[in-house]
Amino acid sequence: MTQTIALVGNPNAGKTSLFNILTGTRQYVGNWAGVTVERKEGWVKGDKKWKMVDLPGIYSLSAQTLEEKIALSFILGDEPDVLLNIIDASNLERNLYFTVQLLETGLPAIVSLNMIDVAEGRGLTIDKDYLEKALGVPVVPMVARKGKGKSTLLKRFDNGARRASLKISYPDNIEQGLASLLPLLNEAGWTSTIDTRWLALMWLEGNESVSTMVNEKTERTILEKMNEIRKAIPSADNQIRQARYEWVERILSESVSKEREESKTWS
Ligand code: GDP
Ligand code: K
Ligand code: MG
Repeated sequence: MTQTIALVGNPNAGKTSLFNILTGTRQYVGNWAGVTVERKEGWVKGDKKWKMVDLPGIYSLSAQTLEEKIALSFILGDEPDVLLNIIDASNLERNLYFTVQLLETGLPAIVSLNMIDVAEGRGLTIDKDYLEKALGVPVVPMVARKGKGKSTLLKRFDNGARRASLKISYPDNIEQGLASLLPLLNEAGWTSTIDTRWLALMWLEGNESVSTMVNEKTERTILEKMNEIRKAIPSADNQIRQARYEWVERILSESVSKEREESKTWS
């Protein structure tokens, strides 16, 4: 059976390089429906088991730009079998914020830790095992431009992708909001591979794409209760963002060092 892999990451993280080394010439270029943003698809290894879709390069799922809306609606609407999140190892802080948002969806994921050569050139040592444990998904060090790490990544496609174990504890008022929203979303009939907690978080943040979708599919009486909960938590989006950044900071302080000791990155 065909499995869909969505390739996601920040602009310049190396998505095109990775897409090309995995699909070779077995790729098709078109546009996303109704817009002139390029859409690329290809078969990994040519055996029609893994179909890879290259999503637009973005920094978050905030749904504020066209590219973010496209990526988010693909993730929500198509529920890809695997999220392949490529991150720039030399620019981890910014990249990992997005990773957290992606992993919170609960979709099976793999992280490609790209640009290891650049990171090492700057004297950065990344503790891959720590990162893997903290995120709860496989992390594969790579130099996509040179194809380094490709065979390890391919092995992970077959047996590695999993739902992340990562669970951020948000401030009490946010957690209380989530606890009230979850039963309402269940009552509204939300059943999806995507984690309902993630949907509730996006709702509290006021995410436009998620709000539109929820507004369309939820009964009015339930929706009113959900709106009440959102209104009662001012600047939920800032609180959520800050909690994610703090989580990322803590993970980075434990997993990245600048000393030139023996590299653990490839272990
Ligand atoms: P995209 O914007 O995510 O599609 O990124 P690209 O694949 O276009 O890569 C951006 C730039 O980084 C290009 O010049 C690539 O050749 C380069 N690049 C990609 N992967 C690596 C890598 O692992 N190491 C280094 N040094 N450069 C890379
Ligand atoms: K670059
Ligand atoms: Mg590209």
